[in-house]
Amino acid sequence: MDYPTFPADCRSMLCRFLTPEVFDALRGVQTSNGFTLEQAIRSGVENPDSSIGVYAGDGESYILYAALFDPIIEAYHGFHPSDTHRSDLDPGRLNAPNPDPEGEFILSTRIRVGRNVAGFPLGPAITREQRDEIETRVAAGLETLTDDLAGRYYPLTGMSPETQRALIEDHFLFKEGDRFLESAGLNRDWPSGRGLYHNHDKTFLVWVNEEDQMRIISMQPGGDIAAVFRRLVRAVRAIESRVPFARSAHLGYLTSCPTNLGTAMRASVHIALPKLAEDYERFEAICAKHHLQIRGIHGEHSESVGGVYDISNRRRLGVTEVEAAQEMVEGVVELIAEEKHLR
Ligand code: ADP
Ligand code: CIR
Repeated sequence: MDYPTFPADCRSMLCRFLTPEVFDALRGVQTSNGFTLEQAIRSGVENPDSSIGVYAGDGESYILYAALFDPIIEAYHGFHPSDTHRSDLDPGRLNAPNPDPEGEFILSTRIRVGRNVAGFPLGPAITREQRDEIETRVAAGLETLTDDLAGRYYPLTGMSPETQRALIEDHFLFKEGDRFLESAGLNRDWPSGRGLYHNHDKTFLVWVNEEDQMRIISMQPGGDIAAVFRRLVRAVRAIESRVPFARSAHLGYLTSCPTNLGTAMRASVHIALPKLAEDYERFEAICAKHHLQIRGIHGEHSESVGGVYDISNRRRLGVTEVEAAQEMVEGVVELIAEEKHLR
């Protein structure tokens, strides 16, 4: 492979940090799963509108391709290679009274973490057999959960297109055919090995073998962020006792996208801010101050509808789970105050 050409208006972290020198130093390097630099950068090469543009095939990718991954990790999370990541999943340390007790602004709250299974490659480098084995193990473990976490696993294979569409529309299921994941090799053998577990109320869900082998999700209508975090922590602990998670002392939980390392946690609200959004620069400035990311209401790379946005913590590595959720809470409190003021 030759050094890739990027369009002049390319803003991805890949085109920013893949200098010809870095490319020359890393070309020809392979991890023990046979994952190459070419595979790691394919998503950003084929999709120059990527914000990041790289994926890891295994934990070793983060070590062997550090000359590319480290500056991306630092630019995204503010985490320097000499920093150490810490975890804190103690809900008692999160200060999150409902920022919207009247239910005027926050439609729903969702907190998810990404997890992969120890001893397997990550999705971009996994074989079909390994992926299927993970599905079997994870689904079997999930189906032993009890009380409010009890539920069923629904494989994507055999799910009717109508059911699939309704689950996606209602924000419970991942979408199909994402071009960033496609180029990363994450959609190989689709839909085999993929599926969704959920409890009866759909307040606890697990996506299996999407971008990560597990996306563990706690969600519910309204703004009780503390309750959503408490359920998430209980679920994560229960799953961890059944399936061991891939983790590194330096980078925390290992995920295929470097933006998800560390806590692998995204705590979000769907929130109506129609007035504030009219002054988009001010909206962005408040979010930037609290390290929050703005997404549309159908997830990443989607648009807002009716002034409703998905607001979440941007940093996931070098902050604890409690700190990341706290950042979101504080930002949301300020966004609501500003929206009220503008009314
Ligand atoms: P991820 O959260 O896994 O990084 P996406 O941004 O693609 O991925 O979002 C996945 C799904 O979760 C989308 O359908 C999105 O609308 C939904 N979602 C995210 N936050 C919330 C929320 N606070 N309430 C309801 N649905 C949400
Ligand atoms: C991209 O580079 O745009 C996609 N591969 C998604 C990156 C993850 N985005 C994010 O900001 N967390």
